Amino acid sequence: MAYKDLREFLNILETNGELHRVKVEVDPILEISAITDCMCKSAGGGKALFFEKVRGSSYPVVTNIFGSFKRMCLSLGIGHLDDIARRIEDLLNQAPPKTLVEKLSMLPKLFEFSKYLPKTVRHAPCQEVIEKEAPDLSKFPILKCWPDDGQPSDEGRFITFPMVFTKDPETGRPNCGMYRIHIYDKKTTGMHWHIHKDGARHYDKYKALNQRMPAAIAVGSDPAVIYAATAPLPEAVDEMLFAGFLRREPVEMVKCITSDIEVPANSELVIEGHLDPGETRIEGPFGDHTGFYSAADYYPVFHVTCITHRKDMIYPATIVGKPPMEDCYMGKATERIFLPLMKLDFSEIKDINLPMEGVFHNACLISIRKSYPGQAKKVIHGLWGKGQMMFAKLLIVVDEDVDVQDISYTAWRVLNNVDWKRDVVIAEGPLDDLDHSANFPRYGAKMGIDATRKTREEGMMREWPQELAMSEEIRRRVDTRWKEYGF
Ligand SMILES: Cc1cc2nc3c(=O)[nH]c(=O)nc-3n(C[C@H](O)[C@H](O)[C@H](O)COP(=O)(O)O)c2cc1C
Ligand SMILES: [Mn+2]
Repeated sequence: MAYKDLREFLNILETNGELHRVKVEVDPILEISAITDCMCKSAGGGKALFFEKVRGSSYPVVTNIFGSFKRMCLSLGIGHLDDIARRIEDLLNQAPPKTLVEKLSMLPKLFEFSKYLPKTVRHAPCQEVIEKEAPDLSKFPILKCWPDDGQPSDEGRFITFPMVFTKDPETGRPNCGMYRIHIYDKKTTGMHWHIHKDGARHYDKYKALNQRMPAAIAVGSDPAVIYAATAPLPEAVDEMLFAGFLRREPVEMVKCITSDIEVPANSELVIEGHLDPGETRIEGPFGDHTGFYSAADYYPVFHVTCITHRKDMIYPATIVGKPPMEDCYMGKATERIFLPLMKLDFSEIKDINLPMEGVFHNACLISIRKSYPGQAKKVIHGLWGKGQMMFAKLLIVVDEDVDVQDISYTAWRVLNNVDWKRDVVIAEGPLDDLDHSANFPRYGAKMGIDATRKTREEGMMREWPQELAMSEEIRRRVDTRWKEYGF
């Protein structure tokens, strides 16, 4: 059921008519990005693109593999994004077992997670070719995405779909996060993990120990593994276990050649190396998924010690920019998959919507079953304290009868229901690294709007009005007589 690797997924895309091959030679500098941007903006996200001939490299490039609802579902082997939420709900919503028989019958369910633990293998496709003597990143078709990307001293190329593997030096726990990689030269890159992310936390620990930090950048794998690198999981949850759960088969991992970091065995390309504690260099600017350039800033430096890859490597990349782009669909998958986990902490939450225009962190609409005064404000403050929801700059809470997927209806309800003094919460706290609006980087204000119906206990001194609805009898009459009216 699980895809063996990236190329098996690409075959499925092709047989589903979801992949277009570009046969003429194209330039990895801006041209692939411009073509992909047009494709992302076409109806429903267009097709995945396979660029067979890329100037200056003997390897092909593939883009936009997740960039539609259909491809996002195909990537996770499901019919609808809610299917995974249902599997998670099924695991979570089990009444505590009362009898021994019930307890025993729970075991297979609990076992469900352990059977997805990553497995270590000794031989891996990603190590078909090993370049240890003179590793050279310039052989690979790494893209420049937007005109002002990078520094004058480099070509502005960035690895945009990297899975960065690190290990906590204290606990030995592995982490995998997607943090873009700025190419400085043949064997030196930036490491753009924001200070809030797990990779940065590992780095801080190595820094405190004054030890060199091993890391590995894997590119191209089964799509469930690529997606898992972007998922906002708690630090203690191994992304590769989560990927195993998504694909219903353990991820096979192999040890790097020059360190004991493990990477997915089915990867297309693996870049091994290390970071020296305290060494930083200007990273960026980079045309980002906000639709603006994220400013250049100091980030740790990654030194390449070895490159391994498949003989006929396929290089996957994503182009981020003004929405809708490919990553919007990955964000939508996250919205659906993580809803049951949010409901664990907030049982009143019915649904959420992270509009694509808000590029993940800028806005979140939430519907709740309200049963006590101040509950919407509790949800607002609570969400700001939960993992990457801390970045949500605007939280709008509405009653359960509002379908938050219908943005126009939600806007009408919010605009009518709000007293802007009573119902707005402004708070200060951490902001996403990519936010450019606040006076300082990574710190600023966020707003919560309680647009639920207000009660006396919440200070409302008047009766809440009734929403318009035609009487059933007249609606039925109009329905049956519709043709008589001559329409
Ligand atoms: C295409 C794409 C690019 C991303 N680039 C970065 C990045 O450069 N730096 C970063 O900190 N997060 C980036 N993210 C978000 C992280 O991958 C995401 O927050 C993830 O949950 C981090 O994993 P962690 O919690 O293990 O640190 C990116 C996400 C996507 C989809
Ligand atoms: Mn993590």
